[in-house]
Amino acid sequence: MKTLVIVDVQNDFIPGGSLEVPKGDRILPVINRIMPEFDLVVATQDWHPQEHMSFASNHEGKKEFDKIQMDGMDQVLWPDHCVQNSAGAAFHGELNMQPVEAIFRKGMDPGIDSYSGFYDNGHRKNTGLAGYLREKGAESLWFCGLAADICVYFSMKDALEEGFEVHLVKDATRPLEQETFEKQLEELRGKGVQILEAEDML
Ligand code: VGL
Ligand code: ZN
Repeated sequence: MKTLVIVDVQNDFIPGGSLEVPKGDRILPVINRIMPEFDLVVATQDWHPQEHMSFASNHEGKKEFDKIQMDGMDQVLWPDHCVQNSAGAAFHGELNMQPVEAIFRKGMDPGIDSYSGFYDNGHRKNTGLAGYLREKGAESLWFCGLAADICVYFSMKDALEEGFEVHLVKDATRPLEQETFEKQLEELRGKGVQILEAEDML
């Protein structure tokens, strides 16, 4: 069963949003175009309370994109983004949500960040995504969405650890930092991730 996992295609990550990914809007038609190729489509949604500790605004004297230690883990301090119920947290209006069967929210615990759609960054809490996919009989996952080098990357790493076959639709994702992403692509290829373009599957 071919399953598409759409990661965080939310207004705040699209150009004009508070944590915009360069050219993030380019992926919208690509994702819409490949959707019919899948038996199952799910999405993740970054969903933070305003007091989330990953926001620079919640740390006096800190600036956006500063790096700190939080609970023994490296943490980038982000601009406020994907605040629960805000327009920025909504899925982009151009994304076809009709085939999306389930949405997995993450980042609700104010004390810990959550990049992957499967677990928080400390691997403490499970979103239930892996269990849901197994229950559905999904074994092969195709990833797309934003940001390639943050939430898509960490979701794919967890998917591999959970034993799924992992693919990345490269033109259906964009990174915050291209250089970081290039290195991650090498690492992921080495771990058996298949990297392809949308046209390869149409
Ligand atoms: C993301 C930074 C903070 C993402 C989410 O979706 O890639 N990045 N929260
Ligand atoms: Zn976030």
